Amino acid sequence: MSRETTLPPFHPLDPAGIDDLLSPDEKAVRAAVRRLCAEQIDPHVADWFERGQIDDIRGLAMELGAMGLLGMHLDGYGCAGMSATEYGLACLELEATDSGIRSLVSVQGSLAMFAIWRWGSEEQKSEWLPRMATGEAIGCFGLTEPDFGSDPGSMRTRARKDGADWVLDGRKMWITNGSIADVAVVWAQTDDKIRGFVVPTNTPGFAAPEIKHKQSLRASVTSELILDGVRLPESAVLPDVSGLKGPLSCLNEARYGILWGAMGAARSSLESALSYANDRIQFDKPISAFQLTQQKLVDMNLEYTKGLLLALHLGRRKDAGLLLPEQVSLGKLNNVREALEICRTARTILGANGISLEYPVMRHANNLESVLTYEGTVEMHTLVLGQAMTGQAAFR
Ligand code: TGC
Ligand code: FAD
Repeated sequence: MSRETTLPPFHPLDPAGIDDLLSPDEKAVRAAVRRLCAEQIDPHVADWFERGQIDDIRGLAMELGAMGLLGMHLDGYGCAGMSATEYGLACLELEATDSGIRSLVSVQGSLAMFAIWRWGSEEQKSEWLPRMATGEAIGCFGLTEPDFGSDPGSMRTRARKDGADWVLDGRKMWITNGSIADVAVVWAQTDDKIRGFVVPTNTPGFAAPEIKHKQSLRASVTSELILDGVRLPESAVLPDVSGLKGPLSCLNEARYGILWGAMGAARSSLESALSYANDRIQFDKPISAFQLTQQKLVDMNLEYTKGLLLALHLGRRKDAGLLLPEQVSLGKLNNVREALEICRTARTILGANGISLEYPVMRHANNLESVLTYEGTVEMHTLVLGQAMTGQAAFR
């Protein structure tokens, strides 16, 4: 195709030129995270996924902390104080490596640290945030229970007053980082409203057995939390929030990171499929020369490009203080759903090789099955948007 020589070249993985919308600082953050992933994580992650175990997860957390990626969009207490857009770009690069690694960072920064940073006492912030920012202390966030996932407001975990103390009893389920956490932010029903508690995991009565046999998010620790008479001082309660608004405000932060992250898994799969299609010869031609393959590649790229633009737009709104929870739902719903579809289509282009861990595609698709469910399922985000559009709540 002839074109003006002054025009920039076409980039197959950035067909709309979205890169031009990023500042030099944003590109620098992205490049640094991409380098960390390429050097420290990519060579090992398929093996971690296969074995269901990250070697030296604490060392990895410290590496992520040294780069300022833990609580990176929070200010003070040793946090990097970067922009929401920079945080989003980092999530994208981390999830291009593996959703489990992005989960480690999301749960640490957007859930456990954010809960303490936003709703905690000065004492809680000073005690935990600096160590969590470096990765020296790991946090988890316990909201979901065995019997209550989409409907956390019905939780059974109870916190009762006993003299000056609180005593927690209950179970949490599917908790990322649970078994390796030094501190758990646990949400419990009180005689009044739901409250958040900062629970050191060495408190008697607390246990966090790991959940095994996952077929998804295998490079991530997922656990049950058992709370049997966990006695805590009054100072353990998050003082500045009560009600479901507390945990849901944290979910807004993590869902925001996910709507970027999912595009990383999509980009990695698209890149694999494009490269494979150019190399793989069938019927004497590269399979990329067949119209049906090109249709798949183009459709994948359209949805990737639209998802990335949406993420960037929502990132700019967040940086401007204008991002609504409904807009986060819109982004999480669209981008995770489309990313999963992109990975599934990429899988077909790789044929039988698509099911192998030699390529990242099936690993990403399997991971995204979890991402589609956690932080609010497709159905929950559909109903959030349905309610916003119609004024009718259809959850119950
Ligand atoms: P509803 O009556 O609508 O609201 C109760 C109170 O909460 C407020 N609220 C919000 N506040 C901040 N942000 C939001 N997004 C909020 N949504 C609602 C609301 O204003 C109200 O406040 P107030 O002061 O009037 O009391 O609550 P509902 O019980 O009808 O539930 C609504 C629903 C279904 C949307 C909510 O329960 C929900 O989002 N369910 C999905 C649960 C979920 O996403 N769980 C995620 C667990 S954590 C996780 O998955 C981590 S995975 C991490 C990883 O590895 O990356
Ligand atoms: P359910 O709520 O039982 O839903 C089952 C199905 O019913 C879904 O399709 C759902 O959309 C549908 N459904 C439910 N209600 C309605 C309705 N009103 N209308 C239409 N459809 C409906 N939780 C934490 O608290 N912390 C964590 O760190 C964490 N990490 C996780 C890590 C992994 C790997 C996974 C898989 C989950 C994690 N979760 C975590 C839990 C996650 O948030 C829940 O799985 C999720 O909220 C859904 O809850 P559930 O699995 O109980 O499904």
